Amino acid sequence: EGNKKESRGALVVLEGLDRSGKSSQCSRLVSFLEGRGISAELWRFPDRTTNVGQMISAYLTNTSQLDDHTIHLLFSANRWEKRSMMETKLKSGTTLIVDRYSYSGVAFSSAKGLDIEWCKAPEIGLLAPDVVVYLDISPEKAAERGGYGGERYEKLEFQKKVADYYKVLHDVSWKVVDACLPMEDVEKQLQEIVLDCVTESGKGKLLSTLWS
Ligand code: 2DT
Ligand code: MG
Repeated sequence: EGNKKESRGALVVLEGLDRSGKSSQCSRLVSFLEGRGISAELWRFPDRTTNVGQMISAYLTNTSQLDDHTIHLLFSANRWEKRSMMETKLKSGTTLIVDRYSYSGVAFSSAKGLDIEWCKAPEIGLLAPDVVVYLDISPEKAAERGGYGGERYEKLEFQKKVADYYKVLHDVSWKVVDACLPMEDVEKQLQEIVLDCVTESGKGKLLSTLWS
């Protein structure tokens, strides 16, 4: 397009425990952005639609058993197989709202006892989010919300360990939102954070890679 450089989209990641409200807030955010004329897509990890994703899904539903290291690498591979599409979309100006990313990968596997640095290693070189929003809820409150399905990690004791590892991963790119506020308030806070982020990314802020 002539010499005017298209502005890129923002890479926004939502993280949090199961039942923290990530999935509903992600879809609301996409509708909100689209309503403001901002091109946006909802992505989620694991992406269960790919071959790797189907192996992950079988593991999560207890249909298959896998060594902890093996499943960790599959989760990572599932992000790597989407990396180039992610970059293409962002560079074409589409903002991606991503439900879970590398932080889930590291928090959940570390909670099983794997070394945290080992867990981070396969994520090196993936695109770094412009912002990570952590929907903060205690494991006990999340469990009270009910609706844990029967999936492998959906147990209070395990979620407590995951919460501890999420805390270790917080860095300057993280914004913490209290997930126990009324849904509309959580939504408002998210909208502000994401609009700011989209504006910044559109001003020519370069994409970077993990872990930074
Ligand atoms: P959903 O309930 O959001 O579908 O997640 N998980 C997720 C990992 O252990 N490693 C990862 O890299 C990712 C992205 C979190 C399914 C479960 O998979 C866990 C919950
Ligand atoms: Mg779940």
